[in-house]
Amino acid sequence: MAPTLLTVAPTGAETAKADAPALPCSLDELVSTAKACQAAGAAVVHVHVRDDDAQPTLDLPRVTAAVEAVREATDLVVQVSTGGAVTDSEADRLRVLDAGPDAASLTCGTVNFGTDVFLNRWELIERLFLDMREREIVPEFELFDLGHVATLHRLLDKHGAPYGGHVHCDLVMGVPGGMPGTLSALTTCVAALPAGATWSATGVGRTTLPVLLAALAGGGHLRVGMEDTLTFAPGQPVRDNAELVERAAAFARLAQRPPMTPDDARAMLGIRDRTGAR
Ligand code: KMH
Ligand code: ZN
Repeated sequence: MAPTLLTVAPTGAETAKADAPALPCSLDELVSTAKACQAAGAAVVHVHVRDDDAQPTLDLPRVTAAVEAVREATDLVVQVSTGGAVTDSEADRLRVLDAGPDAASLTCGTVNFGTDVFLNRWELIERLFLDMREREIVPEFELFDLGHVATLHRLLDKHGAPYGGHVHCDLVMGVPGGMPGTLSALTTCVAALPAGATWSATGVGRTTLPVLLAALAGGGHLRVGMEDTLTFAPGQPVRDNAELVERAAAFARLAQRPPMTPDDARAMLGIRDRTGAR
Protein backbone atom coordinates (compact mmCIF):
# COMPACT_ATOMS: atom_id res chain seq x y z
CA MET A 1 0.00 0.00 0.00
CA ALA A 2 1.12 3.55 -0.67
CA PRO A 3 2.94 5.45 2.05
CA THR A 4 1.20 8.32 3.80
CA LEU A 5 1.96 11.97 3.18
CA LEU A 6 1.89 13.75 6.54
CA THR A 7 1.36 17.50 6.51
CA VAL A 8 1.68 19.52 9.67
CA ALA A 9 -0.28 22.76 10.06
CA PRO A 10 1.38 24.06 13.21
CA THR A 11 -0.05 27.53 13.78
CA GLY A 12 -3.06 28.74 11.77
CA ALA A 13 -4.50 32.21 12.14
CA GLU A 14 -7.29 31.69 14.65
CA THR A 15 -5.80 30.59 17.97
CA ALA A 16 -4.39 33.14 20.41
CA LYS A 17 -0.95 32.38 21.83
CA ALA A 18 -2.34 33.11 25.29
CA ASP A 19 -4.85 30.28 24.85
CA ALA A 20 -2.27 27.75 23.62
CA PRO A 21 1.26 28.59 24.80
CA ALA A 22 2.72 25.74 22.70
CA LEU A 23 1.48 27.38 19.51
CA PRO A 24 4.58 28.26 17.42
CA CYS A 25 4.42 31.99 16.69
CA SER A 26 7.99 33.32 16.53
CA LEU A 27 10.37 32.37 13.74
CA ASP A 28 12.47 30.33 16.17
CA GLU A 29 9.40 28.46 17.38
CA LEU A 30 8.31 27.77 13.81
CA VAL A 31 11.74 26.41 12.86
CA SER A 32 12.11 24.21 15.93
CA THR A 33 8.56 22.93 15.41
CA ALA A 34 9.30 22.14 11.77
CA LYS A 35 12.44 20.20 12.75
CA ALA A 36 10.60 18.23 15.43
CA CYS A 37 7.72 17.47 13.09
CA GLN A 38 10.04 16.30 10.32
CA ALA A 39 11.72 13.97 12.83
CA ALA A 40 8.25 12.68 13.76
CA GLY A 41 7.33 11.90 10.14
CA ALA A 42 5.98 15.06 8.52
CA ALA A 43 6.89 15.78 4.89
CA VAL A 44 5.04 19.08 4.34
CA VAL A 45 4.60 22.11 6.58
CA HIS A 46 1.63 24.45 6.04
CA VAL A 47 2.85 27.87 7.20
CA HIS A 48 0.92 30.75 8.73
CA VAL A 49 3.10 33.56 10.08
CA ARG A 50 2.61 35.67 13.22
CA ASP A 51 4.04 39.10 14.07
CA ASP A 52 5.97 40.15 17.18
CA ASP A 53 2.68 40.32 19.10
CA ALA A 54 1.79 36.78 17.94
CA GLN A 55 -0.97 38.19 15.70
CA PRO A 56 -1.47 36.63 12.24
CA THR A 57 0.22 38.55 9.45
CA LEU A 58 0.83 38.22 5.72
CA ASP A 59 3.68 40.73 5.79
CA LEU A 60 5.83 39.65 2.84
CA PRO A 61 9.30 40.02 4.44
CA ARG A 62 8.13 37.95 7.40
CA VAL A 63 6.59 35.25 5.21
CA THR A 64 9.74 35.17 3.07
CA ALA A 65 11.93 34.85 6.16
CA ALA A 66 9.77 31.98 7.39
CA VAL A 67 9.99 30.14 4.05
CA GLU A 68 13.78 30.57 3.93
CA ALA A 69 14.36 29.63 7.57
CA VAL A 70 12.28 26.43 7.37
CA ARG A 71 13.94 25.49 4.09
CA GLU A 72 17.37 26.07 5.59
CA ALA A 73 16.67 24.01 8.71
CA THR A 74 14.64 21.12 7.25
CA ASP A 75 13.89 19.12 4.08
CA LEU A 76 10.17 19.74 4.43
CA VAL A 77 8.06 20.89 1.51
CA VAL A 78 7.20 24.48 2.46
CA GLN A 79 3.57 25.31 1.75
CA VAL A 80 2.41 28.83 2.61
CA SER A 81 -1.18 29.64 3.43
CA THR A 82 -2.92 31.93 0.98
CA GLY A 83 -6.00 31.72 3.17
CA GLY A 84 -4.47 33.83 5.90
CA ALA A 85 -7.04 35.07 8.39
CA VAL A 86 -10.67 35.85 7.49
CA THR A 87 -9.83 39.56 7.77
CA ASP A 88 -6.99 39.52 5.21
CA SER A 89 -7.37 41.32 1.87
CA GLU A 90 -7.18 39.53 -1.47
CA ALA A 91 -4.12 41.60 -2.41
CA ASP A 92 -2.24 40.48 0.70
CA ARG A 93 -3.27 36.87 0.16
CA LEU A 94 -1.95 36.96 -3.41
CA ARG A 95 1.29 38.67 -2.41
CA VAL A 96 2.49 35.79 -0.19
CA LEU A 97 3.25 33.86 -3.39
CA ASP A 98 6.21 36.24 -3.83
CA ALA A 99 7.80 34.58 -0.79
CA GLY A 100 8.86 31.77 -3.14
CA PRO A 101 7.35 28.75 -1.37
CA ASP A 102 7.31 25.23 -2.85
CA ALA A 103 3.56 25.01 -2.52
CA ALA A 104 0.60 27.07 -1.36
CA SER A 105 -2.94 26.43 -0.21
CA LEU A 106 -5.79 27.43 -2.53
CA THR A 107 -9.29 27.31 -1.09
CA CYS A 108 -11.91 26.54 -3.72
CA GLY A 109 -14.87 28.47 -2.38
CA THR A 110 -16.45 30.60 0.29
CA VAL A 111 -17.45 29.00 3.57
CA ASN A 112 -18.99 30.13 6.81
CA PHE A 113 -16.24 29.96 9.42
CA GLY A 114 -17.74 29.95 12.89
CA THR A 115 -19.25 33.39 13.21
CA ASP A 116 -17.09 34.72 10.33
CA VAL A 117 -17.05 34.19 6.59
CA PHE A 118 -13.96 32.86 4.79
CA LEU A 119 -14.49 34.62 1.47
CA ASN A 120 -13.03 33.07 -1.69
CA ARG A 121 -14.51 34.64 -4.81
CA TRP A 122 -14.17 32.85 -8.14
CA GLU A 123 -11.94 35.63 -9.49
CA LEU A 124 -9.56 35.23 -6.54
CA ILE A 125 -9.46 31.46 -6.99
CA GLU A 126 -8.53 31.89 -10.66
CA ARG A 127 -5.91 34.55 -9.89
CA LEU A 128 -4.27 32.39 -7.19
CA PHE A 129 -4.22 29.39 -9.54
CA LEU A 130 -2.69 31.34 -12.43
CA ASP A 131 -0.18 33.21 -10.27
CA MET A 132 0.96 29.92 -8.72
CA ARG A 133 1.43 28.37 -12.14
CA GLU A 134 3.45 31.36 -13.32
CA ARG A 135 5.68 31.16 -10.21
CA GLU A 136 6.05 27.34 -10.35
CA ILE A 137 4.28 26.87 -7.03
CA VAL A 138 2.24 23.71 -6.50
CA PRO A 139 -1.28 24.36 -5.19
CA GLU A 140 -2.96 22.29 -2.55
CA PHE A 141 -6.68 22.65 -3.17
CA GLU A 142 -8.43 23.19 0.16
CA LEU A 143 -11.96 21.81 0.09
CA PHE A 144 -14.28 22.70 2.96
CA ASP A 145 -17.46 21.53 1.26
CA LEU A 146 -18.77 19.46 -1.64
CA GLY A 147 -19.42 22.64 -3.63
CA HIS A 148 -15.69 23.38 -3.48
CA VAL A 149 -15.06 20.12 -5.33
CA ALA A 150 -17.38 21.31 -8.10
CA THR A 151 -15.46 24.59 -8.26
CA LEU A 152 -12.18 22.69 -8.52
CA HIS A 153 -13.54 20.86 -11.58
CA ARG A 154 -14.64 24.17 -13.08
CA LEU A 155 -11.16 25.63 -12.47
CA LEU A 156 -9.31 22.70 -14.04
CA ASP A 157 -11.75 22.53 -16.97
CA LYS A 158 -11.16 26.20 -17.73
CA HIS A 159 -7.42 26.53 -17.04
CA GLY A 160 -5.90 23.04 -17.33
CA ALA A 161 -3.43 21.40 -14.97
CA PRO A 162 -1.75 23.25 -12.12
CA TYR A 163 2.00 23.71 -11.91
CA GLY A 164 3.56 20.29 -11.33
CA GLY A 165 0.89 18.57 -13.43
CA HIS A 166 -0.68 16.82 -10.46
CA VAL A 167 -3.81 17.65 -8.46
CA HIS A 168 -3.53 17.30 -4.71
CA CYS A 169 -6.42 18.24 -2.42
CA ASP A 170 -6.97 18.60 1.30
CA LEU A 171 -10.44 17.99 2.72
CA VAL A 172 -10.86 20.35 5.65
CA MET A 173 -13.67 18.85 7.72
CA GLY A 174 -15.56 19.81 10.83
CA VAL A 175 -15.23 23.59 10.48
CA PRO A 176 -18.46 25.13 11.87
CA GLY A 177 -20.07 26.15 8.57
CA GLY A 178 -18.30 23.62 6.36
CA MET A 179 -18.86 19.93 5.76
CA PRO A 180 -19.02 17.73 8.86
CA GLY A 181 -16.12 15.47 9.80
CA THR A 182 -17.94 12.27 8.99
CA LEU A 183 -17.16 9.16 7.00
CA SER A 184 -20.09 9.77 4.67
CA ALA A 185 -19.01 13.36 3.91
CA LEU A 186 -15.45 12.17 3.28
CA THR A 187 -16.44 9.36 0.92
CA THR A 188 -18.84 11.65 -0.97
CA CYS A 189 -16.12 14.25 -1.54
CA VAL A 190 -13.45 11.70 -2.43
CA ALA A 191 -15.73 10.07 -5.00
CA ALA A 192 -16.26 13.47 -6.63
CA LEU A 193 -12.55 14.43 -6.92
CA PRO A 194 -10.91 14.74 -10.35
CA ALA A 195 -9.51 11.49 -11.73
CA GLY A 196 -5.94 10.90 -10.61
CA ALA A 197 -6.07 13.42 -7.77
CA THR A 198 -4.45 12.57 -4.45
CA TRP A 199 -5.97 13.87 -1.24
CA SER A 200 -5.41 14.34 2.43
CA ALA A 201 -7.96 15.10 5.10
CA THR A 202 -7.96 16.98 8.34
CA GLY A 203 -10.68 16.99 10.95
CA VAL A 204 -11.01 20.09 13.08
CA GLY A 205 -11.44 19.70 16.84
CA ARG A 206 -13.36 16.60 17.86
CA THR A 207 -13.46 15.28 14.33
CA THR A 208 -9.65 14.88 14.26
CA LEU A 209 -9.51 11.17 14.99
CA PRO A 210 -12.57 9.99 13.01
CA VAL A 211 -11.32 11.88 9.95
CA LEU A 212 -7.76 10.62 10.39
CA LEU A 213 -8.93 7.00 10.60
CA ALA A 214 -11.33 7.39 7.69
CA ALA A 215 -8.62 8.98 5.54
CA LEU A 216 -6.16 6.19 6.24
CA ALA A 217 -8.79 3.58 5.49
CA GLY A 218 -9.77 5.34 2.30
CA GLY A 219 -6.25 5.54 0.87
CA GLY A 220 -5.86 9.23 1.66
CA HIS A 221 -3.11 11.24 3.30
CA LEU A 222 -3.17 13.17 6.57
CA ARG A 223 -2.89 16.72 7.76
CA VAL A 224 -2.60 17.31 11.50
CA GLY A 225 -1.48 20.18 13.69
CA MET A 226 -2.43 22.87 16.16
CA GLU A 227 -4.08 24.94 13.42
CA ASP A 228 -6.87 22.36 13.55
CA THR A 229 -6.61 20.58 16.90
CA LEU A 230 -5.80 21.87 20.37
CA THR A 231 -7.06 18.95 22.46
CA PHE A 232 -5.20 15.64 22.30
CA ALA A 233 -7.82 13.71 24.27
CA PRO A 234 -10.77 14.83 26.39
CA GLY A 235 -9.39 17.18 29.04
CA GLN A 236 -5.82 16.92 27.70
CA PRO A 237 -4.42 19.88 25.77
CA VAL A 238 -2.04 19.11 22.90
CA ARG A 239 1.57 19.13 24.20
CA ASP A 240 2.93 20.42 20.89
CA ASN A 241 2.66 19.83 17.16
CA ALA A 242 5.12 16.95 17.19
CA GLU A 243 2.78 15.05 19.48
CA LEU A 244 0.06 15.22 16.83
CA VAL A 245 2.48 14.19 14.06
CA GLU A 246 3.80 11.30 16.18
CA ARG A 247 0.25 10.04 16.71
CA ALA A 248 -0.60 10.33 13.03
CA ALA A 249 2.63 8.55 12.08
CA ALA A 250 1.86 5.76 14.54
CA PHE A 251 -1.61 5.27 13.06
CA ALA A 252 -0.12 5.31 9.56
CA ARG A 253 2.40 2.62 10.49
CA LEU A 254 -0.36 0.51 12.06
CA ALA A 255 -2.23 0.80 8.79
CA GLN A 256 0.97 -0.38 7.04
CA ARG A 257 1.16 2.94 5.23
CA PRO A 258 4.22 4.52 6.89
CA PRO A 259 5.06 8.22 6.56
CA MET A 260 6.40 9.34 3.20
CA THR A 261 9.78 11.09 3.05
CA PRO A 262 9.92 14.72 1.94
CA ASP A 263 11.64 13.60 -1.28
CA ASP A 264 8.85 11.15 -2.04
CA ALA A 265 6.35 13.92 -1.28
CA ARG A 266 8.13 16.20 -3.76
CA ALA A 267 7.95 13.51 -6.42
CA MET A 268 4.26 12.83 -5.79
CA LEU A 269 3.23 16.48 -5.71
CA GLY A 270 5.41 17.65 -8.61
CA ILE A 271 7.38 20.14 -6.50
CA ARG A 272 10.14 21.98 -8.32
CA ASP A 273 13.66 21.33 -7.08
CA ARG A 274 14.91 24.75 -6.04
CA THR A 275 18.55 23.63 -5.99
CA GLY A 276 18.37 23.38 -9.79
CA ALA A 277 19.46 19.72 -9.74
CA ARG A 278 16.28 18.28 -11.21
N1 KMH B 1 -7.45 30.69 8.46
C1 KMH B 1 -8.54 30.35 7.59
C2 KMH B 1 -9.45 31.50 7.43
C3 KMH B 1 -5.54 28.26 4.39
O1 KMH B 1 -4.60 28.28 5.16
O2 KMH B 1 -5.41 28.33 3.19
C4 KMH B 1 -8.06 29.90 6.27
C5 KMH B 1 -7.08 28.83 6.24
C6 KMH B 1 -6.94 28.16 4.92
O3 KMH B 1 -6.39 28.51 7.18
ZN1 ZN C 1 -4.22 27.31 7.07
